[in-house]
Amino acid sequence: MALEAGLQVDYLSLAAQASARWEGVLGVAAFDVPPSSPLPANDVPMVDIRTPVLGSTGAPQPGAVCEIWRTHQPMESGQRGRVRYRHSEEVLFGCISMAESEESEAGASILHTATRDAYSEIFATLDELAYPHLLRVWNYLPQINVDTHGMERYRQFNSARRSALVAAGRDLTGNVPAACALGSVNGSPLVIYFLASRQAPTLIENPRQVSAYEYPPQYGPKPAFSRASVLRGTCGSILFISGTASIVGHQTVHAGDVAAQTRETLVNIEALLGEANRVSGAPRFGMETLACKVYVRNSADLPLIQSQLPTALGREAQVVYLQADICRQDLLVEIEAIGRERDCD
Ligand code: 3EB
Repeated sequence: MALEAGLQVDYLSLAAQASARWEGVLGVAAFDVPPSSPLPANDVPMVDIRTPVLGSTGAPQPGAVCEIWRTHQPMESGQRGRVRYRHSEEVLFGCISMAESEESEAGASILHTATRDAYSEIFATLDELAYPHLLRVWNYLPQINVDTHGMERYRQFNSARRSALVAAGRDLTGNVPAACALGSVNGSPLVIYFLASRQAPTLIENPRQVSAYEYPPQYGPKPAFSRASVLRGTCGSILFISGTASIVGHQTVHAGDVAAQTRETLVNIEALLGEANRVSGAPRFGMETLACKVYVRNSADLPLIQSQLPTALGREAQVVYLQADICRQDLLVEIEAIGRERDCD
């Protein structure tokens, strides 16, 4: 994938990454990589996420996939508390894993405490290193749809994310990062990884959807994320599209119909590309150059979902399919994407 904003992403199978160079790597999100695999023998932060990989454009078979972030700029690594990070002059990749068993607090749920503490450590790290702008946050937590303490765990997570934002003096609406929140295999830690920048991104909302931070109360504590963010860099721009699903207005549409949900999700992604191009004043982003992660609730739905994508995405698009629970029970598929600016090499 071409460099944009000095940042490049690739999805590689474990075998491909084993022979690839570690030079220029800012950070790695490893999906379903077995614990015994050879890890980077240097200080590149690598975060393990337990979501089964169902396939990818590079490797149609199930197997581990690494999401590799690269830049040509000089980099430095470090750790602050439980946050591991690596940064260039422009951007910072960071990650944190919290075993819920490490946390305990009378009254509040363990997930609430873990989430609040994780975000507090992230914000303290960003403040200290002077990368104040969160561009994109990926959140993974087990049993995301399970109720404990009288509340679904995704809602506990939302409540805790809001508490941490307030405690850090950050906004709950408007100026919030692009994000996604997915389930992971039982027994996994809470895992959060993120990209942050020195320069403020442009935040994008979807004209077809109510902003998530303005959802009506029936969905619980309001989720603090933007639908997309754009970072302008030294060589073009990069677009981060949040987890996107079959939601119009604030309602799930096509409950029970995974093919229709996939098509509606793609229409939402097209609307976000249109909005990003409109706001940034040029047709920078298109469907044909997206890098996507597709989250599939029921792995038996994979063929139906896969059959919808090629017509919408081009041959150049990179796609990884992961099995994960999605934050509303009636959603069967969710797609996130990274847009690379056209004509920038
Ligand atoms: C939605 O549109 C689906 O809580 O960070 C998508 C992206 C979703 C991010 C989050 C949740 C989040 O509401 C769910």
